[in-house]
Amino acid sequence: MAYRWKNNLTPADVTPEAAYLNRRQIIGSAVAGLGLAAVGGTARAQGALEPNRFEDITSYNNYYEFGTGKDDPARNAHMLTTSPWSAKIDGLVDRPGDYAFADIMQAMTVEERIYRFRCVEAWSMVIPWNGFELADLLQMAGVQAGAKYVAFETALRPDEMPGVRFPVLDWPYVEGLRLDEAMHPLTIMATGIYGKDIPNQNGAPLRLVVPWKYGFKSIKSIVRITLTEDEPPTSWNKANPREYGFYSNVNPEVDHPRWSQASERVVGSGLFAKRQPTLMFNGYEEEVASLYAGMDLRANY
Ligand SMILES: Nc1nc2c(c(=O)[nH]1)N[C@H]1C(S)=C(S)[C@@H](COP(=O)(O)O)O[C@H]1N2
Ligand SMILES: [Mo]
Repeated sequence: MAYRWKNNLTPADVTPEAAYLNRRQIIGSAVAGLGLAAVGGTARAQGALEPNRFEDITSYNNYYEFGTGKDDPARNAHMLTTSPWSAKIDGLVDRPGDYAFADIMQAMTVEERIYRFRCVEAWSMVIPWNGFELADLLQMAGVQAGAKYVAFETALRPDEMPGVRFPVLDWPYVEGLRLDEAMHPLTIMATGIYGKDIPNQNGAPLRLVVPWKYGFKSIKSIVRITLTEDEPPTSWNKANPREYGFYSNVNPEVDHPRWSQASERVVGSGLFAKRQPTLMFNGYEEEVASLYAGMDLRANY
């Protein structure tokens, strides 16, 4: 890869929350400028991204371990103990083991990424994440030649997660990516929002973000990452395979069986705001379309 993709906006472009940004967490603006030049079209052609307010991002959530209401996670997720935390990295890696969150943070370079976020339920936000590339973490563990997929697992703590006594999903929440998707420079592990530690309701302390896929792929509060040869099971696919596939790439041309995916409601834009058109691969087509060259995106939904 000739360049590492950086967000198309600099911290100075972010709304007033930028005042709180921890400058040390942000990659130098010279590098951000390079990313702007290198990434070219897609994002800029569609105009600057206007991030949602911190209050929207942290009060309107999906995190079913804390309840299925949009405001349940903000009310209940404080019960989750996020420190100390460790994530097991195992399977087809050279250095399997329990990686302490603190050690991971020592080793990784945290930067800001302002990404579109599109839920399969047809609402969207723009979120200024802080995080590091998943590829860097996987390389730290040493990906072996036979690995083709990456499986992820969320913590399962009935004492701290009031939602898991309901069999809404087959707990723990699990997700997966193809290895090339996991290694793509747009794929990050988020550890912050607006320069603050990521709130529990958003998946503290370590959560996946894959901006060209529907939000449910972005699994929260990860305790295990396993490199596998076979496609791993994923929670929503297990719950309803006809409605939720393994790929779940944002695609305005492939509708959900029960609703259209052609447009989306922008959270925080007001009760009477117009819906906006949903973009192919959520606006990241230029960066990721080649991953799916020759694939039937209707069959591989
Ligand atoms: N463990 C876990 N991860 C999860 C979910 C969940 O219920 N449990 N919900 C998913 C869905 S459907 C969405 S849209 C996003 C929501 O992320 P946000 O609350 O940070 O906006 O988290 C995803 N990750
Ligand atoms: Mo979602």
